[in-house]
Amino acid sequence: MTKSKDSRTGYVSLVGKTNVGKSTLLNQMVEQKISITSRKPQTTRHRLLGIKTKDYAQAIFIDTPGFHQGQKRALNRYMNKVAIGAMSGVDVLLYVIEALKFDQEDERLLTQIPANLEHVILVINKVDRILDKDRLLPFIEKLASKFNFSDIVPISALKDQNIESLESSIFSKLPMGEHSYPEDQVADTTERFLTSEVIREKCITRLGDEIPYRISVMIDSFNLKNKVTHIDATLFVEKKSQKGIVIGQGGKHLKLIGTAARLELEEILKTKVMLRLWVKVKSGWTDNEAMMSTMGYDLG
Ligand SMILES: Nc1nc2c(ncn2[C@@H]2O[C@H](COP(=O)(O)OP(=O)(O)OP(=O)(O)O)[C@@H](O)[C@H]2O)c(=O)[nH]1
Ligand SMILES: [Mg+2]
Repeated sequence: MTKSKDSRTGYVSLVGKTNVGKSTLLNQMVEQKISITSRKPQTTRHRLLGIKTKDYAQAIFIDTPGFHQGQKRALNRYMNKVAIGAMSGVDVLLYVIEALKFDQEDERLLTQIPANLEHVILVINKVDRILDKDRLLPFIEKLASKFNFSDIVPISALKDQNIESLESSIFSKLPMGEHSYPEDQVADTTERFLTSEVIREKCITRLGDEIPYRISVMIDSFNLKNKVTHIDATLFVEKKSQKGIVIGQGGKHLKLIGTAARLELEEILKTKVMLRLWVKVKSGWTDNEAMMSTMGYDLG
């Protein structure tokens, strides 16, 4: 149990450009897959929490959609709004970038960090990709001159490198306070939500480059009966042609997506899974706030 006089609790948000590895880092820190990841940009769409309790301290991590410019649909506006919103009112902000890559979009995002935040840690991810480590120091020095970071920590979220020093840095900055969650709780989302995300992840990894940005997954039913979880889910796309691609010839793509999702869900849910997928067209949903709202996007 936590001794209240020693306990620390705080919100720690992960903010950065799309694809820098925020969700991979969150999963690594809470030692569980609670946020989906992919090599394609714009994977995370919702704000979600990951909780880590260690000794007397509890960090409540907030994963956010990656910030991205140039796309003007309601879905993109929504994702950027969630990303910017997670910069305020937190105790520690992890500003995540990719090693040796710092472009105008990173720069623009840096200027949006509220001036009143006490702790902003620069997390330089993907250092495993750097062959010539001597290039890292000048890169760090350049960034240190741009902003008054509380700390700068190079890591590899994927290869689990230097994560412990990042954690120590974060935990040392948490304010005193009672814990908000039980110490064994790792996420605040439901199995139903995670299920829809796992299905979406399999769509992202198994379909071409454009379709993933036009897909949304809704769980129609989710029931545990005789040790089998029966799940019906609908994949919404924007056009009939996209529906054809998602289904594939003779149902080939949908079958691959369904099998990959089922195998992962059986591990997560620790039951057998019966998964049925449907594909429907919801014309123009990515640019229609009313439709997005009925599809589970919290537009506030
Ligand atoms: N080599 C290497 N790849 C990484 C590392 N961390 C993440 N990746 C890869 O980078 C890609 C993007 O990772 P995500 O965790 O989905 O990135 P994200 O910042 O959450 O992306 P959005 O949700 O789109 O904002 C995936 O293919 C990851 O496997 C790392 O430390 N090293
Ligand atoms: Mg993500």
